[in-house]
Formats: sequence, structure tokens, C-alpha cells
Amino acid sequence: MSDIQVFGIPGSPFLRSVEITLREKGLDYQLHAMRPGEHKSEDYLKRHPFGRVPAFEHDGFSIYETQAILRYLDEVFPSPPLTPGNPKARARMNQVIGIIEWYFFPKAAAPIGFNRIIGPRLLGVAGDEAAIADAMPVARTCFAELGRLLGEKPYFGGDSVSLADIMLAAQLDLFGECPEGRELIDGTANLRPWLKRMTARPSFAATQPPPMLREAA
Ligand SMILES: N[C@@H](CCC(=O)N[C@@H](CS)C(=O)NCC(=O)O)C(=O)O
Repeated sequence: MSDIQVFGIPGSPFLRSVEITLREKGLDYQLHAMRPGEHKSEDYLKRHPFGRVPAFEHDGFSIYETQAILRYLDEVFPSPPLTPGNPKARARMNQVIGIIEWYFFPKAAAPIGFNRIIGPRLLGVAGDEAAIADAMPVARTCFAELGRLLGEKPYFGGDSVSLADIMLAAQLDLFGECPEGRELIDGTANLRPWLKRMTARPSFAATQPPPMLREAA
């Protein structure tokens, strides 16, 4: 039996991507749920020197960076596969993961989500409206591209769920909890039905963010 340990702050979409992937593969794991701030503790920084979540350990092998964790899980536990076999479909999956990491999360979801959701609801600090307004143009570009790349397909990698679908749906399920997120998701015709399909999966139902992040904005 494998020993799988996951470290993170509940509510983090990156942490949720790891938990969803584990559940899609039917793997048991131990979640070390941390409080906000604990990810900067001396102890945790030994595991993740950049002080971010999640971190992961499997049979003594420690690793951080979500996509590295997901790709590792998909190789070591290949069933069901979450990486398309076809090179073009795999490239699309990788492209979407790149968009999440380089544009969507740091330039749109982090500034908008922090100032609209995490700051006011979790940390009790008022949101910075100028930071939200500044992030909207790149957020719009992200959604236009994500809608185009999904096209008529059921999932980003084709006919079955891929790591990109898991990572993006975990992000959008939380992002959709603020007015800007809802407007952007609903304004991209194919994304709302795709997100509904993704969040209906048992792996998503079992990894809900804390209710305080979900309250109607
Ligand atoms: N590239 C990292 C990003 C992880 C990340 O930014 N996680 C956020 C939570 S969703 C975090 O740790 N934020 C805390 C902070 O920046 O202090 C990964 O893929 O794991």
C-alpha cells in the first residue's frame, strides 16, 4: 500500500487539483490541512522553500509544483489515464496548463480572487478595486482563449478528462464565486457547460472548498 501525503490550505485550487487527481485514480491519501499562514512556517518551508501550497509526498519521495505532482501521479498510477495519447491532444493539454500557470492564475485569478474572495471572506481585509480592474483585460484574454481551445470538444484534451481539465475546473469553480468570475465564465458559451460537467464528478463533490469561500458574492 502506498503512503501518499498531501499538504495544503483547504480552498486552494492547486491543492484541490491534487486531491481530485488522487480521487479520480481511486487512491487513498492523508491530507495535512494547514491554516493560512502556516505555509510560511519554518517547518513547512523545509518542504516547500517558496512557501506555497500544495506539497506532496509518496513513499518518502517529496515534491512540490502542482503540475509536476499531477504528471507524476498519472505516470505512477496510470489508470485511468489523464494524459491524452495523441501528441496534438497532449500539446493542447500542456498549452492549457501553461495558460493557467503563466496568465490565468498569476495575472487574473490571484489578483481578482484575492481581492474579491480570499481577502474579504477569509482574512477580513477589504479588496483593492484598482487591482481587480487592472486584471480584467488579461482575464478576458484568458477566457477568450480557453473558450477557443475547448471549441466543440467535451474536454480540453478531447473525449476524456485530462490534467488540464482538472486544474482549470478547480480554478474556475472558485473563481466563479465572485461577480467578475461569473461574468467571464457565463460570457464564454462553452465553458459553463464544461464546468458543470467537471464539477458534477464525484472527485469534485468530495473536495469542496470551505463554505465561507462559497457565499453568494
Ligand atoms: N506554481 C505553484 C503555485 C501554487 C500557489 O500559488 N498556491 C497558492 C494557493 S492557490 C499559494 O500557495 N498561495 C499562498 C501565498 O502565495 O502565500 C503550484 O503549481 O503549485
